[in-house]
Order: sequence, then structure tokens, then C-alpha cells
Amino acid sequence: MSESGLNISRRGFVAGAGAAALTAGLAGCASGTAEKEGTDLASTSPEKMAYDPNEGEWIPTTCNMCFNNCSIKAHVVDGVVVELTGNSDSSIGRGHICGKGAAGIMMLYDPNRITKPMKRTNPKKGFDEDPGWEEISWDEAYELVDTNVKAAIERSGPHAVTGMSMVASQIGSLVRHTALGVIYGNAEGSCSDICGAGVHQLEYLLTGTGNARPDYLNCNYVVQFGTNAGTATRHGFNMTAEIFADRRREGLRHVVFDPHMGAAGEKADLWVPIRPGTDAAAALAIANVLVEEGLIDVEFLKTRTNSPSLVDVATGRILFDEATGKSLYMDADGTPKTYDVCADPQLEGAFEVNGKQCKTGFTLYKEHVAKYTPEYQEEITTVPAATIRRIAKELGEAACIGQTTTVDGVELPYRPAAVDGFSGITRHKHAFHACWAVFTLNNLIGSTNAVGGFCGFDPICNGWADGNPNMAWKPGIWEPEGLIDCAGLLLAFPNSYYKKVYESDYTPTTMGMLEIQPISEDNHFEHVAQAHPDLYHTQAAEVAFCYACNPIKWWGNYDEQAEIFKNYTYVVGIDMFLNESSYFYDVILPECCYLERTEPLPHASGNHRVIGGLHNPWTVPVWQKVVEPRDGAPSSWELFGELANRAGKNAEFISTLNMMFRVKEEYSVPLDQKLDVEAFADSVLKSNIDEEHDFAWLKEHGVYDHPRTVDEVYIWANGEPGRVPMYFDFMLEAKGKVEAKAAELDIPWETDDYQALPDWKPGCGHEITDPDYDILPVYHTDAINTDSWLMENPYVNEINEENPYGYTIEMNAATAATKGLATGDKVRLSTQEGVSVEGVLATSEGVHTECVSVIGGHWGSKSKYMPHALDKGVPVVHLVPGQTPERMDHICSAFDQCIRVKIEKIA
Ligand SMILES: Nc1nc2c(c(=O)[nH]1)N[C@H]1C(S)=C(S)[C@@H](COP(=O)(O)OP(=O)(O)OC[C@H]3O[C@@H](n4cnc5c(=O)[nH]c(N)nc54)[C@H](O)[C@@H]3O)O[C@H]1N2
Ligand SMILES: Nc1nc2c(c(=O)[nH]1)N[C@H]1C(S)=C(S)[C@@H](COP(=O)(O)OP(=O)(O)OC[C@H]3O[C@@H](n4cnc5c(=O)[nH]c(N)nc54)[C@H](O)[C@@H]3O)O[C@H]1N2
Ligand code: SF4
Ligand SMILES: [Mo]
Repeated sequence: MSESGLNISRRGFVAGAGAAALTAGLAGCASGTAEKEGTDLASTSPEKMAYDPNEGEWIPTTCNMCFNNCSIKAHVVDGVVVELTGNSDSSIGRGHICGKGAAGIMMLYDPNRITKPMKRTNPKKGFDEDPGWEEISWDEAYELVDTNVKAAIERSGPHAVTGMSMVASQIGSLVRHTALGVIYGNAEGSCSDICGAGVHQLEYLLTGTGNARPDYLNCNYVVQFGTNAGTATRHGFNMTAEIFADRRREGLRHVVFDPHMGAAGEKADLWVPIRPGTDAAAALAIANVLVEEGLIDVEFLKTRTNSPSLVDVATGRILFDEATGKSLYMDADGTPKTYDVCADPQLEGAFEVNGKQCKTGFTLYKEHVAKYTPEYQEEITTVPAATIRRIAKELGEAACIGQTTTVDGVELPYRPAAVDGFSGITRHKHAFHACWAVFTLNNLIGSTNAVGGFCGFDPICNGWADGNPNMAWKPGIWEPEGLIDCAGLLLAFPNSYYKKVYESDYTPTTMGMLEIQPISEDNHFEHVAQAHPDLYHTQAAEVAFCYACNPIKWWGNYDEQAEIFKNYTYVVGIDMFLNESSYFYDVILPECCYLERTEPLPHASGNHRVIGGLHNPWTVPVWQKVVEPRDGAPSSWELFGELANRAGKNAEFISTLNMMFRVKEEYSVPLDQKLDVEAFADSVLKSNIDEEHDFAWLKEHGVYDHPRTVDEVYIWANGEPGRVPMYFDFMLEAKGKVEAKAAELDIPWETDDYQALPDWKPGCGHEITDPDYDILPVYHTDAINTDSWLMENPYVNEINEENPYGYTIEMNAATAATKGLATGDKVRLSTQEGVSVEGVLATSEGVHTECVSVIGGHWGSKSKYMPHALDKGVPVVHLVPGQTPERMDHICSAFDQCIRVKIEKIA
């Protein structure tokens, strides 16, 4: 850290970040270091630090080294940050900071960080072209943005400008999205959360909110499909890692289906290597055994799912009562009744109703999974039938079907077993089906929304303060079937897929084609449509506005992405570094570091990253600047506020923000002045909490808490009605409408996946068409890296370099041996189309025999402005063609990244 003049050794840093964890498994989960100020903070380091913990100030704020946004404290001495620790006053992070978070200090003081706006002087764009960056004034930078964005929209309309951003600065992304729409009226946007497509939708449908998790504290059996949640990623990583570890020590059994043994597989009781893209088959086989063995929660299926629905066998459609419009169940007395008055619905059976041959939804489910025997799936997934039987039996038995427990005086079903999954199951075609097959297992064992089961992060909120319901939400009910609706992901406004399916128009309005996918959240078709504007009769964007992202590396093949970027007439970038995408930017505006800025409500409303649970109160943390921004670089809020001001759009911008953040009229900042970010933070807090807990209070105290009640965690604790789907009749409703719309618009659109029950279907790369091309590359996330940029951090880079699997290609040792390959060999991975990437091999027992695995999959940075990251790691995603509709899941916009490659040794 020579540039800051401080003597903090790397050893001191690693100690602060949990030396044991880092050296043992590069896990990166730190033990809580933040006790009360001035007490034993020095004990975070075994060696004497260069500063006194009692000196200077400990300022509470929020980490942004990954999207979890844990609460932290920054030790600031003489205006210099000398250490970052967790903030034990906050449930967000629970006092922990991980290795990435502790390394934030190196980003703050990184001399390669950009802090002054620049414009390109070399008009030629390409990875091999020096953009010829020239420093400009902020005034000129704003003018260039304003002029070019406006001109494109005046020239070609609102679709001429596309905004891009993702999770690197999540609330900033929300503000970016709002600002571009409000100030310029742009209509297009692009993102690449190839993690949640399908997962979020199923979690919405089953838990009433877009993110769900095992109720770790009460759970005894966790099955994970394609995720390292709670061991390296997600689920408010620092909030979960300790609880999950404690519970494993207490006997929680942990099973991981993953082609690679990453952080999750390493810590699991059982790692199940599975062939990529086949999870649906494994999950349906588990369902098969649960059903066969009677390990199902009949009561739950009858009373909390739509399983008893009467389905017309001829059409596959549920029967609705003509008078009330409500679905029909068969009562024990042999008469069909609407779901809400049927006293004892029959879960199974075949009946004749109104002259129609009917079966219950559950009978059809049972018949449907009959073919998915453990033996049947073995050939598809490579998982031994006996393993599936064993896991199914353990899961079903761990669920304690029939038992109840009392929580805060309320008797609730106790189902301490949960099946979870994330990006591994979504990065494939038919991802919606995979997620569906996986998460439905929780319905079978009755653990959906049960104590110890699979619960939404924040399905219901009665308000963040007593007597102020301003910040409150609750999923409504879709009356025709009595199914729960949901609260949206970030801002928790009411959301209903059923309403979209039944009542919306389906005409796509953007390249993302969202309207024709009523059960999707992601505008990923933009990646196809921008490349092929004729395909869906869309208008390609001319100008791109990239905020806190690296879009060249987001998706598939980088040369394809580069071509798209070359074709934009103007590209605006807002970042902290000159990443690879910046080689295609025309102007770059630096954002200050997260330690130099204030963000009004860092976790918005629907927290997305903060898990719920009774042990985690509603927590409103502070994100305040702890040091002055280098060269006065602004935050994104300030930057967009400035653009709004220049465009004369303050009123529009601020009132939209007011609506998003539920600001009460009496607390609004003036609408006719440039946005004052601190004043806005104040108005949000007073509106959503109370007068006392304003921004000044939060700056001092760091965090405001309000206890969660039992009905905010377990949605049926108040005895209210509500069911979740098992038989997805609405998919069939959607199918007809999607097909009609596609025909009307004369566009190609796949609709085969609109079924009422989940299936496994082969995705891309499943078949080996040339025996030389037999390897499937996959990638994973570890605890010390964040997406495509953290390797630039010297501390993180050093850890990656010490990790034998850090920047290498990991391959199963036995497969390597049959190919005459060994650790240390330089190898090339190439596709049948001739695209290739190269790297150094490291063998292990921790990879499926058909796979190779790397961290990230989008590394191998080409930016010389990020010297630590330059050329490190292997970008396997470059091998995947990214602009073909054949790779898209047409239900939820997931993208198939499976491709068979040849591996060969090179000199
Ligand atoms: N440390 C850290 N934490 C993060 C992030 C970060 O960058 N760093 N990013 C955040 C974000 S935006 C996200 S989306 C999440 C990602 O969180 P996760 O989804 O938990 O992370 P990954 O490691 O990418 O998980 C994908 C896993 O699926 C496996 N996999 C690949 N294909 C298949 C398959 O077909 N089937 C199965 N069963 N497994 C498969 C991979 O080997 C990998 O282990 O993490 C969040 N948290
Ligand atoms: N191969 C591969 N591709 C992936 C993934 C993967 O794991 N592997 N993950 C996918 C997923 S799930 C996601 S969510 C996306 C993630 O995509 P992004 O969130 O776009 O992440 P990155 O591509 O790493 O780009 C982040 C950029 O933000 C900058 N940055 C960091 N902090 C700030 C800040 O505070 N302000 C500003 N202005 N800039 C900042 C960094 O310098 C970096 O250039 O990528 C997707 N694509
Ligand atoms: S998990 Fe993410 S937000 Fe939390 S301390 Fe680590 S890097 Fe920071
Ligand atoms: Mo993501």
C-alpha cells in the first residue's frame, strides 16, 4: 500500500479476513472482527498493526465488493481508511467481513482506478486499439452524454438507446434505469443475470417473493442443485455462512448436485457430480421415489397446493366453475366444489365431471413422474440410481412430515428439509423446467413456507416501524385458483404472473421480448435481437449506456459481443476501471469508490440479497461516505441527478424516485432543484421509519432494526388462505396466447416448454456429435472473487495466484490421464466451429469426468488498464455462441452455455 503511505502487511490483511479460512480452502469467510469500538479490534491481527484502534474513527457504512452489501465499519485515521471490518450491530453480515470485503481498501487506493472523465480520441474500436483516452472536464463529459443520447433519440426514437447495468452496483443500476427513462425517454435495456432466470419465477410462485432459501436455522437437510449458496455466494453470504456452518456441525446434512466440487461440494456430506444440464431428470427421479415411497405431505398438498384441481384429461386444462370462475376440486362426498368451499378435497383419483373425464392434478403429476425412475435418470445424469434413492429417502424422512412446532406461540408445520438451487440449473435451455422440477420437491415434502423448509426472503412485511405501514407488502391471491401472488424483487411492489398470463396483451415492446414471455423477468432476448433486428421485427439500439458492468464479458462469444459494440454509434461508460468493454466506449465517467459515497437505501425494499428469518430483523443499514472522493468523482446518484438537472427534468426524476422509494409527500426533497442525495436519504428514512430515525441518526448509529414477526417469515402463520401451484394450468393458457401472438407478429417462437408439468429435455451440447469433442466446460464462483473484475485487486489476485485452481483449468485426473494430459500442461479448448481458449491444466478428483471447470468463466481480461487482471484466468464462455435463439429458453430467457469442446495439449 505504498501509495497511502501505510504499513499494512499482507499478513495483517489476511489475518483480519480470517487467515485460517483463507489458507485452508480459500473460503474467504471471516470471523466477526468488529466488537465494540475501541475494545479488542486490534485482536484481528496476530501482529502489531501500524495504527491504534483507539485512534481516529470507526465509521459504519456498507460494503460493495460484491452485491451482498454487508454492513461494515471503516477505521479512518487522518482521512485515510486503514482497516475494514464487519459491523456486529447489523444483521446484514452479522459482524463478518469476507476476504473480498477486507480487500476493499486496495480498491479505494488502487492507482489504476479512474477518477477523471475521459473521451476517446482514436475512433477505431477494438481490443487491439488504444482508445487514446483524453482527460476532459466534467462539464464536457456531461455535455457529451446529454448530446449524444438526446440526438440518438431525436433521430430514431426511444429504442435508439439501450441502458446496461447489473449487480456490481445494484441500487445504482436501479437509478440508472430510472434516470435514462425519465430524462431521455429511452426504452431499451440489457442485462445478463444468467443466474436467476427461472429460479426467481419459481420462487415467486412458491413463496410469494423472488428469492428463497432453506430456513437454515431450523433445517436439518439441505439439497443444493448448482449453487454455492452459504459457502461462497448468495443468501447474504456473511449472514448465512456462519449459521450454515454451525448447523452442519450440529448434524445438518448437506447434499450438493454439481459437476464441480466447489465451496459447496467441499463442505457437503455428499457431493453428487452430475452431467451439466440434466438436473430436471435427477429431481424428477427424486420425486418419483418420494411418491413411490409415500414420503409426501398429503395434508400440505391438499390444503396448500392446487394438487386436488380437477383436470380434463382430454385437454389437460383445469375445470373452473362457471358461476364463480373458481377451480373445482372433488369433495369427499363425491361432488365437485370450488376450491374455497371444498371441505375434504380428494388428492388423487379419476372422476367424471360434467361429462368430462377428469383426474386430479396430483394424479397426473404422479403418472407423469412414473417414467422418471432412478434407473431412467442414470443414463441422462450419470448419477447412480442408488444415490437418487438414498437422497430421496433421506430427504423425505428428514422432512418430519406430520410434525408441528410452536414458533412465537403459533403452531406451524415443521419440515426441516429443503431443496435449493441457483445459477447452475439456469444456465441451460429448458431452465424453467429444471427449476420447476427441483423446487417442486419442496411441495412434495410440504416444506414450502414451513419452519425449517424452503422460505422466501421477505414475502410479507407489515412495516419497518410500529404504526407506519408505509413500507409494507403482502402477496395477494389469484382468485380463480386461490394461488398466492407475489411482491416484486427489488422494490416489493405487487406482482402477479397469473395476471400477466390471463390479462396482458403479449405484444413485445422491446428487444427483450418480455411481454411474450409472461413468466419471465429478464430481457435477455435483447442479446439475440440486437444482433438480428429482422428476426423479431425489432429496432436495434444505436447508442449504449453502460453503467457498472462489463457487457463484453456478460454473455457468450466475446468477438460477437465486440462486433455489437463496434456498431453502436456512441457508447457511454460509467465505471471505476477501464475494463475490457471500455475499449468500445466513447466517453467514460468515473464513479467514486463505495467508501467515498452515500447511497440512500442500499438494500431497497425487497432486499434480494438479505435473507429473512426470525433471527434477522428488518434492517436498514447506512451507506455513507467515509473519506472524500478522490478527484471529487461523483456517485451515480449525483451523476444522474446532474444529468436530470441539465435536462430540466428534476421534477420528473425526483418524483419517480419518490414513488420507487415510497417517500411521503411531506418529506419530499424540493422537486425543482437538483437532487440532494443526503436529503433524499433523509426523506426516504423518515417516510419509511419515522422522524427520529433520519439520516443523521443512521449515520451515527449505522443501522436501524425492527423485529420480524412470525407471519412475515412463515406466510401462513396467520392462518390466511393461499396455495401454491403443483399443476401449472396457467402455462397452457399462456401457450395458446403466445402461439397466437407469434403467428400474428410472424416471428419464430418456441412454445413446447409451455406444459402443465415439468420434464427433462436435452439442451445444447448434450449429445456428443464428434467423439473428439467430448468435454463440457463449466464455471463456478468462489468466495474470494466477484464477477469479472475483482482479480484486479492485488490482494485477491495474490490469493488466486496461490490457489492451484485459481487461474487454471480444472479437470478430472482420470479423464486427463486417458487423454495423456497432466497438471501443468498448457492446453487448448476448442469448439467444432473453431473458437478456442487456452490455459494451464490442473487435475483433481473434484470435477465430473466429462467436464472441465474454471472460476468465473469470463476472466482472461484483455484490458491493459487493469494490469493485475490482465490475461489471468480462462474465459470459457467465449466458446459459446451467444446470438442464436436456439440457445434461449423461451419461457424465462435463460441462456444455454453448454458446448462440447475438444481439449488438446499445446506446446
Ligand atoms: N463470492 C461471490 N459471491 C457472489 C457473487 C460473486 O461474484 N462472488 N455474485 C453474486 C451473483 S450476481 C450471483 S448470480 C450468485 C451466483 O451464485 P451461485 O449460483 O451459487 O454461484 P455459482 O458458483 O456460479 O454456482 C453455479 C454452480 O453450478 C455448477 N453448475 C454448472 N452447470 C451445472 C448444471 O448443469 N447442474 C448443476 N447442478 N450445477 C451446475 C457450477 O459448477 C457452480 O458450482 O452469487 C452472488 N454472490
Ligand atoms: N462467464 C460468466 N459470465 C457471467 C457470469 C459468470 O459468473 N460467468 N455471471 C453472470 C451474472 S449471474 C451476473 S449477475 C452478471 C454480472 O455482471 P456485472 O454486474 O456487470 O459484473 P461485471 O461484468 O464483473 O462488471 C462489473 C463492473 O462494475 C465495475 N464496478 C464495480 N463496482 C462499481 C461501482 O461501485 N460503481 C461503478 N460505476 N462501477 C463499479 C467493475 O469495475 C466492473 O467493470 O454477469 C453474468 N455473466
Ligand atoms: S460478502 Fe460481499 S458485501 Fe459482504 S463483505 Fe464480502 S464482499 Fe463485502
Ligand atoms: Mo447474478
